[in-house]
Order: sequence, then structure tokens, then C-alpha cells
Amino acid sequence: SAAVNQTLGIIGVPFGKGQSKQGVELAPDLLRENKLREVLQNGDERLVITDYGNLEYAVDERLLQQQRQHYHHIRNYAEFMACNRALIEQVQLMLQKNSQFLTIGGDHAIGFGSVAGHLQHTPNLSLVWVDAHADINLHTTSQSGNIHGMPVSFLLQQLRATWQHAALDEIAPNCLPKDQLVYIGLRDIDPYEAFILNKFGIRYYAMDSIDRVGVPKIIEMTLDALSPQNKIHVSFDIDALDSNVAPSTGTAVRGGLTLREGISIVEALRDTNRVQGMDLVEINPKLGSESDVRSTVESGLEILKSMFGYRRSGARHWSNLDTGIL
Ligand code: HAR
Ligand code: MN
Ligand code: MN
Ligand code: MN
Repeated sequence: SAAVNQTLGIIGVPFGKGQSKQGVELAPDLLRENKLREVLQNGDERLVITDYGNLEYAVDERLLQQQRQHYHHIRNYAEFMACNRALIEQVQLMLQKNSQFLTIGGDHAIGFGSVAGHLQHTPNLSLVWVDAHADINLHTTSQSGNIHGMPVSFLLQQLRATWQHAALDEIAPNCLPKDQLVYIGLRDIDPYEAFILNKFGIRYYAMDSIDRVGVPKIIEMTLDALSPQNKIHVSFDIDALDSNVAPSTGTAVRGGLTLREGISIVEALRDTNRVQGMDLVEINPKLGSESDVRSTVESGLEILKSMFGYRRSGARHWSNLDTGIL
């Protein structure tokens, strides 16, 4: 691999108001307590990690007014926008100083700010959304009112008009064309989400496709679909993994990716050397038993370490070792 140092910025986003279960806001600090930094470092001194702590934000009157006038039927719109507005700025700061960044949620509502911030720094971006859910509801289609089921609709060029009162052009003028999005792992799509995915011809590889052709073929089709020149953002919802390896999450769905399939997807994307940003979201340590929480955190860390350094085929920095021993 390249001799240049790899620099990674980490931001924790303890935001849980995109859904209604307590606990998801504890995940960034819990991962840190479980040696996030050491796991990512994996003994490779060429990886320089900067942890920017947890994101702070403030709600203002204008957002409250947007909520009252236009978005009162979805929960916590103003908080969502305030948090994501801050995250959009934070991601750009991290990319000015680092070659890559990692956003740790929090619920998946923060996928909007993380990807939108990335798009403002790097307009030619592709997005791989690994999830059991499509998270593409509009405020007019959501059955739950939970905004973690909507972030993708804020990102896509073709859906932006549905958020006409959100002033998206002010906080995030660059958006994502629908052909630069691929979903992997879906298995719980709302009827109106299915309508949207099919109306716009958005590429999605649901679990049935993965069962038919396997992960290597899914990755091949994913990379064929995305512009080869583009950087890549990987937004990884822990509930993409099967609930037997990631039980502590707010909307667990059975029949998901095995941990090996998850690792395999992340490794293949990493090996393009084009991944510039990643999210890990929806770990909720208040759900399930102590051992459920432990296995969910361990699975999350396995996914992250495969993206940022660790290789099942042996550490990449072996060639830098002192080989005087032989
Ligand atoms: N589609 C459902 C809704 O809109 C469930 C969304 C659940 N989302 C997440 N993130 N857990 O993927 O409410
Ligand atoms: Mn999600
Ligand atoms: Mn999900
Ligand atoms: Mn607009």
C-alpha cells in the first residue's frame, strides 16, 4: 500500500431524536470505552487518528418556525436540522485536515449531515447505504414520523423539492444524483419507499438478491454502477447485520447479513481506495441483555476495523517490521 500517511478524523454524534428509543446516544462514548481507537490503529503507526469528540449543536427560532409551519407532523424536525447543520460543517472541517472521516451515531438521522457535509467538500461522491431499511421516506409518506427513516430523501437531487421549506440550498447546496446511490442489505421497505425506489430506478440490493448471487457479485455490480472517478461514502446501519450478531438496535430485523458478509462488503469497498467517509449508526446499548450489547459493539468494531486498516489476510504493515529476527 501507499507510503503516505493515512489520516482519520472521528466525530461522535450522540443524537437519538430521529426515533423514540432511549440509548442510541450512548454509542459514541461506549465505542470509545471499548477501545475504538486502538482497534482502528491496529498497531499501524502510519494511521494518524484525531478524535474530535462529540458534536454539539443549538436549535434556533427559524428552525422551530419551519417545524411549526411545515413539519409539525414529524418528530423533532428542528433538533434534526440543528444537529445536521452542525455536522455538515464538522465534516468539512475534518476533510480539510484528514484524508478520511468516521461519523459515529446516534441514530441514522445523522446520515443526512454526514453525507451532505461530505458532498459539500467533494461534490463527485457516491453513496453506499448498508441497511435493513431504505430510510427514504418523505414527510408526506412516513408512517412513523421518525426522521431516522428519512435521511436519504434530504440527500437526493430528485427528492429535494419535497423538503422545499427546509432551506436545503443554504446549508447543503450540493446533493446526490440518484444514480450515485446503491443500497445493500434491505429487507424492511415501506410500501411508499418501494414506490419511490422503483419510480426513480434507484439501485438496491435487498437480501433476496444477496441470497441469489452472493456478496462478491453484489459488490461487483455496485462498483460497476458507481462513477469510477468518485470518492465513496459508506453509511453503515448496524441493523444491516443479522439480529443474532447485532441485537442491540432500535429496529432489528431478522434474516440480515452475517458478520462475515458485512466484513466482506466493507473490505471490498475499502480495497477501492476511494472510501473517504463512513458512518456507523443505530447501536443502542440500552436494548437487550449485557451480552447482546457486547456482541453488538464487537460486531460494530469488526466492521470499522475492516474499513480502516485490519486485514483478515494479515496486517498491511508487515513489510515495515524489523525483520532482523530471521
Ligand atoms: N421505514 C420505517 C420508518 O420510516 C423504519 C425506519 C427504521 N430506520 C432505521 N434506520 N432503523 O434504518 O419509520
Ligand atoms: Mn438506517
Ligand atoms: Mn436500519
Ligand atoms: Mn431548496
